[in-house]
Amino acid sequence: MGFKIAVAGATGNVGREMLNILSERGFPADEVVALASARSQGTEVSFGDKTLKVQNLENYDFSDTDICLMSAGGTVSQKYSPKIGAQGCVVIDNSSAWRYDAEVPLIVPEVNPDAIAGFSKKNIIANPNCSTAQLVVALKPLHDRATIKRVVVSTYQSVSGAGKEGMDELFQQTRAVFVADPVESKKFTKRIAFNVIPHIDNFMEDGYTKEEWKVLAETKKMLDPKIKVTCTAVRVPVFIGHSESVNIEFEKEITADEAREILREAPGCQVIDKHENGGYITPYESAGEDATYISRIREDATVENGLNMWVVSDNLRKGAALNAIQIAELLVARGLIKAKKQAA
Ligand code: A2P
Ligand code: 11C
Repeated sequence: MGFKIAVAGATGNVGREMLNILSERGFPADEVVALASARSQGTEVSFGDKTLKVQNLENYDFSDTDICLMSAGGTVSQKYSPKIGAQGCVVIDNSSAWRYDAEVPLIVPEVNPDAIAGFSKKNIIANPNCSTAQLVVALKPLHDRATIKRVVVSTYQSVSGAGKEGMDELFQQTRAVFVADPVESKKFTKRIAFNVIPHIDNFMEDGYTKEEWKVLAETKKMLDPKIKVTCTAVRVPVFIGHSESVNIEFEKEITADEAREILREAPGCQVIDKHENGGYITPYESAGEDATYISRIREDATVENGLNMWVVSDNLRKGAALNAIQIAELLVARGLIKAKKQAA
């Protein structure tokens, strides 16, 4: 007997990708249900070669559901995840609502799978921010080899990170520029078409944005609290795929060749690093793929034991839906969850 899985936020960018990936990877589910707000009730979403009718999260009974993959934003998760967890259904939440709670594990399976053991306190497991997920996949094998002291990250984040409204805004503004219509900004604070915006999520008192803070808080929680991290997060007019310029300072010596070899063997990583025109990955090529791509690995001669690299991944997949499903697979592989229908 397989599991019963709910996808909450099934009409959104990440929710749709969760349904695709559950189907693609043949997750052992007997039943999959699609949930969203009352606005979407009765509409249909694709699940493999089937369609699912969307049901309302608000009055859904989770008592016979095993796992809820939640991607409906932080406010919705704050409200519903504890209630769902209390019904014995494990929530794997893609929002930032629970990531920094000491009783909630924050998991990237390639990085800190053993931390999953603590999930049963709240029955909630957090999925990291998309920009952190791809970063830690690339940092972990290098940290194991040469101990990272400090990381400086500049992100180039696609509009799909801001949900389907973000994608619509880039499309509409681009069209408006071509037909000479007025360009309207609603989701983003400035025009995103043919522009870049150095602002993602809310501003904090120290002048950093919440997105920048998340990258450091989550890297410390999952990888090592001793690592110093600083970040500048920037929105770029790309539909799917986040890119990152990453500067790393290590305690021990490590050459670019050694880093390349380590990353070639590392889980979830793919090195594309030819020193020639086009010998690197761009976000356009990462869309629809599972890997975290690493290119432009080179030594930084301005510090002792420094490296620079370029890290790209599909933010809707490794940055969100794929990682959530890998967490579900980890629960199953470690025997941490039993199908309720089988148990009854
Ligand atoms: P809906 O389409 O019914 O609004 P995205 O991040 O791509 O914008 O998607 C957000 C997802 O979260 C959508 O599936 C959206 O459903 C869902 N959602 C938003 N608010 C609620 C809510 N109050 N209850 C349930 N789902 C919600
Ligand atoms: C973005 N990284 O690109 C954000 C989206 O904390 O899960 C994901 C926000 C989060 O806008």
